Amino acid sequence: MIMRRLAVALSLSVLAACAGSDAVTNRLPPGFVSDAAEIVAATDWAAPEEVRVTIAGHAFTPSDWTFHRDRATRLVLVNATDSDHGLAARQFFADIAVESVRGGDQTLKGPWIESLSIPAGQTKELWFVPARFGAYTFECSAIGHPSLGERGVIDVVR
Ligand SMILES: [Cu+2]
Repeated sequence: MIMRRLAVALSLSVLAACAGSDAVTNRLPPGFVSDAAEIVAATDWAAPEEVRVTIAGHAFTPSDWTFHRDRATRLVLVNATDSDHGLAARQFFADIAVESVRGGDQTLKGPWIESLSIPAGQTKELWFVPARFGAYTFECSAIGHPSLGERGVIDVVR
């Protein structure tokens, strides 16, 4: 059973490794928050709580992110490098309601996201509401980057 779970986890991470684009969807992925659209609609987006992260030197800085459940949140990811990076955080993505992904002159509407890209030199913003309490890990979706240190943890608290 553990081996089977490991196999599933490995195949998911291989899929995430090809994330060269943003996968925002309005089709509920298995295990994701099913009422994400209702949560987004019921949220005031005038002044979201902001967490700002820089990607440089094969690290996310900071690498320890804290969000507050049920609060409008704006995660700003600044790619200060000349290569592409991505945010792989499947379990975290499953537990949030996405208002939009903004950046690169476009706004993609949620309410669900499966992968997020941050192209070289660009800034991406994820506007979302954490819908469940939890502790999660995230890493860069570019092959080889997590082992260089591009990883971190997320806590969703009261
Ligand atoms: Cu990376």
